[in-house]
Amino acid sequence: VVESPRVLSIQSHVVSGYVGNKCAVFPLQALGFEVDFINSVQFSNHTGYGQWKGQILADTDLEDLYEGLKMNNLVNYSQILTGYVGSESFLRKIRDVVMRIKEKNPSAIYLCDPVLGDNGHFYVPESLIPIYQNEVLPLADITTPNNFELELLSGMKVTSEAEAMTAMDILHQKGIPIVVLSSLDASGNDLASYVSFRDSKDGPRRVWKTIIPRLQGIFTGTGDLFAALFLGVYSKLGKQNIPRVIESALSTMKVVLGRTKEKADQRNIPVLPGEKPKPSELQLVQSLDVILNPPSSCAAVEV
Ligand code: PLP
Ligand code: PXL
Repeated sequence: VVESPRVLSIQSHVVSGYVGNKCAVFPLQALGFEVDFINSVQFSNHTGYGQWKGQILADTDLEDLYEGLKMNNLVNYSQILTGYVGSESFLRKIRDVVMRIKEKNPSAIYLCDPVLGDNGHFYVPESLIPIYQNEVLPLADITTPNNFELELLSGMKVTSEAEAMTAMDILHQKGIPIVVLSSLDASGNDLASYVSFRDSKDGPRRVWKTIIPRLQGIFTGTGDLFAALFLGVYSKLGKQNIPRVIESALSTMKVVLGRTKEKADQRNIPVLPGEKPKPSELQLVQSLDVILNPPSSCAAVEV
């Protein structure tokens, strides 16, 4: 019997809108993965709205759910995906769960999106940094930091391509074969992404750079969608095809963000003085076509 690949995704759930699991589950299912998802929080909406209501899952709740799965022999995962985590205890429990899954299936692929913040601003307690560095990232096969996260995790400034190369190698030295810098802040009007591959700490290294136009407007959930697409496509194409993986993920992102921006511009809601416009949510279900058939709209070039 051929089993479908099965992903365990531990991320946020929002009732309305798209972040975390709401960004990851649909594309991964569309790509043919079974997706088992644990909602680390259930909020009415993402925190970018400024106000929200909901529940937070405790580390002991995650342990319970994992125990229940294990009792029934339901923990045969081929991929693990984690993103935003808000507390030390929950991050440590994720580490335990990943370790136990990998003991069962040493070839399970773990993509860790080490969410800390963006543009110099933290979304999570700074105390998570050493836990990612020393306890969680050593288990990861793929990590997808943004510029700010790469700086914090490597312990160095990243203001140029040369610095990005050095900082990504610092993460390889923690034992992570694939480091993806989703966008280098110093890349100006274009958005430059880098994928660095080093299978063993002292083995040969290859790095590819991909440039796409930077869209005005900041949307929430982009990093979560990118991580899910990267994991899904990588799991299908493998480490021999890393340039094709990043091209595919970014080509899909480009269309989804383009459609999201177009929708946001169209809505053009009149706003009362002092009232903030409503955040625009990703046009995800409207983009099933490009999730299934990414247009070829960028090229990964080896650097
Ligand atoms: N913009 C584009 C086009 C992307 O592909 C990504 C991917 O992650 C982002 C923005 C978001 O990057 P992050 O939210 O990780 O800074
Ligand atoms: O995309 C990261 C994220 C995850 N989880 C929750 C969020 C956000 C971003 O706003 O609000 C609950």
